[in-house]
Amino acid sequence: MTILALTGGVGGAKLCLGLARVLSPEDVVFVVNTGDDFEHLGFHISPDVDTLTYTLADAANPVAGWGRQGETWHFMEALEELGGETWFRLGDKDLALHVRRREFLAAGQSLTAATAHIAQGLGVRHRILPMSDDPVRTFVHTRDGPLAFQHYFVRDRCAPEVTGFDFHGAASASVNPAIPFEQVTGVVICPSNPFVSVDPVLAVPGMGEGIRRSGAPVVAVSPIVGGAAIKGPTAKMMQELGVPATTVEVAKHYAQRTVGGAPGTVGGAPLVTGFVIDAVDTDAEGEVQALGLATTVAQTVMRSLDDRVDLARVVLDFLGAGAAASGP
Ligand code: FO1
Repeated sequence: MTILALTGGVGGAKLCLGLARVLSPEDVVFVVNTGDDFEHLGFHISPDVDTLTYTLADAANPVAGWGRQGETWHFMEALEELGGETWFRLGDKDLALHVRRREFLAAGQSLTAATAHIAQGLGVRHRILPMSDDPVRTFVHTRDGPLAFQHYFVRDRCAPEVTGFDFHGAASASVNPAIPFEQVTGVVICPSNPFVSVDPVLAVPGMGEGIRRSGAPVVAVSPIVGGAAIKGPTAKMMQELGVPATTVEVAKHYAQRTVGGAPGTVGGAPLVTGFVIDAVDTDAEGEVQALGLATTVAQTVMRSLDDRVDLARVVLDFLGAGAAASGP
């Protein structure tokens, strides 16, 4: 049994921790969005990879969700004195990770290899795989033009109104060859932002096809509960895109994604076959089922470690029960 978990951001990492607690490193692979990556201060910054790594290492800042707990900020203070850019906060311990990743990359190692070295150094045994070792960069389209993701998310604090997204480099990126699609028996799309954390992962050529070829059921966990995103700008983005910030709309977003049809056509088979709804949104279950998705209801808001583990168990039962039968 091999479970594939597609994740990005802080919300996705929470469920990944639950999955890592119930599945051995042999039974799960975490595939992480790298669309948020950027070059900054001479470092290759890979926020979603690092957020997951710190989370699985129990080293993540429990309040922010990103960066390390127990950080000090002397580097940032000194950089400020010297007139450097400090809008993107790198803690002193986090800086060490960036120095090591830069060394690995400069030595010709892939992002995957660098990530494995760092994860090992932090005692993480589970496999953390960037979606691709080739550069894919999310750009957020706004009325005033495109913004690199971290400029939108951190520098401009998600304030600009979004009109769309694109993932520079996705078309020519190779899917991470270390993803064992042929062994995959179930796929979890974690409760991450569908537009800027999940879509970039699915935009990598070969990702959707690899998942479909595995014949495995694919279940997505709603990142929207009762019309609000637990964390981050998902609800705001949906409103700006003119769709209601509801769990049904997220289900529609996933139900519409097909694989195998000619580019731009609606052909092909649906990629996502099941959807996990929060107990608050039980009244939406019928609408989601009408989209052709199997559903299950759970507590998707994860406050404690037990919540993370409980949701992981619900998702695995949902997959195992074939409730999200892999379809034709
Ligand atoms: N998010 C912020 O809101 N402010 C920051 O200063 C910031 C710094 C940062 C440094 C390293 C890292 O791995 C993540 C960091 N993040 C910061 C979070 C990051 O921008 C987001 O978590 C992802 O890009 C989207 O989820």
